[in-house]
Amino acid sequence: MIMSFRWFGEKGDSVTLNQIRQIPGVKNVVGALYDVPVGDPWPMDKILRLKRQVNDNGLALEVIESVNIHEDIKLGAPTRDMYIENYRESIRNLAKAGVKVICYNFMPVFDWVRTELFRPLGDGSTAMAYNHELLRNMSPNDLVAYVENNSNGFELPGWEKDRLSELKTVFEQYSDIDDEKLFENYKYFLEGIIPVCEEVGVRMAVHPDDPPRSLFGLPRIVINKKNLDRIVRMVDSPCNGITFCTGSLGANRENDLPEMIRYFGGMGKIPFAHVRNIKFLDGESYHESSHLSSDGSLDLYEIMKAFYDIHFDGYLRPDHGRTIWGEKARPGYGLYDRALGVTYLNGLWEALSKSNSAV
Ligand code: CS2
Ligand code: MN
Repeated sequence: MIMSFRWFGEKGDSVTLNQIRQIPGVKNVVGALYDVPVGDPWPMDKILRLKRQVNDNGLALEVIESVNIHEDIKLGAPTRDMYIENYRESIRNLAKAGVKVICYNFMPVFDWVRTELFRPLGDGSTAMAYNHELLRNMSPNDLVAYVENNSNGFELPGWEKDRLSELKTVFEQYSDIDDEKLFENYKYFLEGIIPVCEEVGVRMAVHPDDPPRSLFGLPRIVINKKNLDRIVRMVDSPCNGITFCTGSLGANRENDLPEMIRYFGGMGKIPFAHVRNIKFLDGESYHESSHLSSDGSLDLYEIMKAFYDIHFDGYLRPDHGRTIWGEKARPGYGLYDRALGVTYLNGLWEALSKSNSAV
């Protein structure tokens, strides 16, 4: 297991690389370029600049999250070939800079969705929350307005302003795209990029849809074992894998996370993992919690044990944390609670390693 930590760049993060390097056990940064429009190839000079910044702080840059996918690829529009060619160029350039894993998602229109970004948890901390009933009474525009006005001034990853200002048009474009059509377009994309990944040694890792269900009538397919199984087999290659995000997949009560980790990990399909906890409220609603098992509904010991059992040697990072100790940070991405998450996950890992190697 290679412990890592996400960083949004010097302009987009309240956390510094110098702070990250002081978290015990963190040697790797999960980074991205945030000033390249979605669909454009990532230029070599910008990639190298980011890499240099990270390296100058004694950290490595081997995982990118995310190279986002242009909507035309998901829609199967005639322009998709051009965007796929650009994506191939980004993969080649990232590989030249030593990147090993690229995380991405295949969610139509929205990236992750929450109805509350700073929900008070009663102990002075706040966390992000998803209320299913509330969302059903919101329009896509309500959601965008809420997120834009409540994210502490940060632009959130995957929430590109241009696309979201054209919501009506984008929704119309999706009106004839169902799950099957989206699978087809997804396969076309994978067929276009995986051969390049194999050539340059980069592993793609799809992030599950968050939450893992259809929203506003949009198709969402990266949601459960059955669909993930179909995805990794659509183009069967070690380079076609999963970002196993426990908080996203865990938001569907039917997903048995340890079992899925053993299954996909056993197939060699998990190059990257996000590990965090959520606490279910009623039905399909939940709020995010600290990483600790007893604070949430997911058993992080069982999850880490499953990773241990499959001899997980990929990259792993804590995912969203609460906002604690008065920190002012982007929702879910403060320093303190994620650093606590790292320490907890490292503790579980050390205990698993030592108790299993004891004679
Ligand atoms: C991340 C996602 O912040 C988050 O919730 O897990 O935004 C993730 O980076 C993307 O979905 C991956 O493309
Ligand atoms: Mn995640």
